[in-house]
Amino acid sequence: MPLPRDIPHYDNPVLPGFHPDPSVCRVGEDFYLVCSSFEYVPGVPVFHSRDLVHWRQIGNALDRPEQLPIPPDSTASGGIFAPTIRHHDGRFWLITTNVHRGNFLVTAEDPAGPWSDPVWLDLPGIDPDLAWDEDGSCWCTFSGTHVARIDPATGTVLEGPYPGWQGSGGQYPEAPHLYRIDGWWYLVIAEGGTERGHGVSVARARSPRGPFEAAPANPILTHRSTNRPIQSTGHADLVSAPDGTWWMVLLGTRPRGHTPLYHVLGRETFLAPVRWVDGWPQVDPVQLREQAPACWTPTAAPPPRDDFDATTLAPAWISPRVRPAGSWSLTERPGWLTLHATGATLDRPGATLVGRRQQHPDCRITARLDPGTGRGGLSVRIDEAHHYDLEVAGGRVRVLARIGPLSQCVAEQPVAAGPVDLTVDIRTTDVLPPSVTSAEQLAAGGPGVGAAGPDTIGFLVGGDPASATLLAELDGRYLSTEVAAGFTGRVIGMYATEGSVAFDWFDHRPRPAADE
Ligand code: 6LW
Repeated sequence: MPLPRDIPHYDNPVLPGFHPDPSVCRVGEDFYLVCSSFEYVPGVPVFHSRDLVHWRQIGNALDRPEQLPIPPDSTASGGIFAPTIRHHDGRFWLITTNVHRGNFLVTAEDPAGPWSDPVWLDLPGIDPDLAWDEDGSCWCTFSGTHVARIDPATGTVLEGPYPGWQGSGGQYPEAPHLYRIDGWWYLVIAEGGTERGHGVSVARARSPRGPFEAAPANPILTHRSTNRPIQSTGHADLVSAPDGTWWMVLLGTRPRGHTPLYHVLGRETFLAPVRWVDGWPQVDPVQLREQAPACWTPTAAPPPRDDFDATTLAPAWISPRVRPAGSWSLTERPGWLTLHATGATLDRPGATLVGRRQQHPDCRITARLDPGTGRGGLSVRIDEAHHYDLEVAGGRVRVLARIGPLSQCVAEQPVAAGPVDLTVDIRTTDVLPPSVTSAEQLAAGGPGVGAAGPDTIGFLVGGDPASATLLAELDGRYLSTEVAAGFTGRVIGMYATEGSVAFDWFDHRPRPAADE
């Protein structure tokens, strides 16, 4: 049932775009949330909110290479898996997995940073969690699901691991979070796999050592086998608000198109109200629109344009695997982001790319770049084998498509020397079939294949859609998780693959409704 209009509401997802595996904690009236970052650096974005709905990124927990050793040629979706954030004894604690090395924790007085160097744990698995007993004992729960007592200062295992709870029979019991509430230890886990079978299940025990008893009706949340617009709901973390209400942050997806449906923004962060019934948490299916929390504190969304007038990059800018100090500068040409090529192709790790997550299903990304004598542009990417690029070099602008082993120049035309505005225009309406690259081609004759993709990605020269030249439009399915595989989502980046390329500004905003 839609909410009556006069009731304050919020829209899900509360953190759109590739923000999976959310974990949340509260300190007084402030909430802090972290997500997985995989092969991207800096790692583990940290967000602040007063109402669980409006989130502002305040930093990245892993912003120094020594905290985040990732092999330079590691495969996509490696790196950092699901983190847990907690506040205990006046400090923030963040525990997570670097799949190339193991589980570790970092701490900070200020969640905006700096965070400490890693303390490595001698515990296997993924998705580690931290919880403290009344007597100060620290318990680490990890996928499987197992529970061990550790010394968080050294990472030493002091007791266990105990078997914990293996879930209600679903695939991959994982993402455990352990909470001490009203004399019970509640263990919330994900099971069913992170795809369409995903769900949230709960068990409880009188001691972290177990034995755990399952909730009477597990999973307490799943959207499996439904046609809900939000799918794959799972990997939840619970938090109470100052008014005593309880909430769940969790991941979900918004697949679109024809069967089997494609999701392109990765796994996103959703918020759902939780109620306690007979000592167990309960949650209804997650809606795109929900009634607002009482602590409702609307804050302005971050500005859609980065003018690169600061001397440091805003925390939302990420790069695959490495971002060497010499590969970018905000001071060489003040007011511009200058990128220096470190690799000659986006088809392999090592190229200079600074990007951000695509956050709106319908959106327009515009940037002004000066290619100088270099080669660079805008890339819409999932990984090295799945990306579309709008590239300027040698007086020409090209649209390049890399899909698996196939690499093709789809369109090209001359462009005047000097700064040029480029636009990537992504729409979920009037989607084109996969075999055409323009509406004209479609009108010229039936392609035999229907429009079944999640969206259409248009590439234009010029920043004003009214006067810009459309070069090509491509089916978005090839930049979806269902095609590319993996745990991430689309990232839109500025890049240089030859010489130096400078960017005056980058603008990312929802597509105006009038254009749809
Ligand atoms: C994460 C696991 C999962 O470690 O996906 O959805 C894995 N859940 O818990 C990577 O995000």
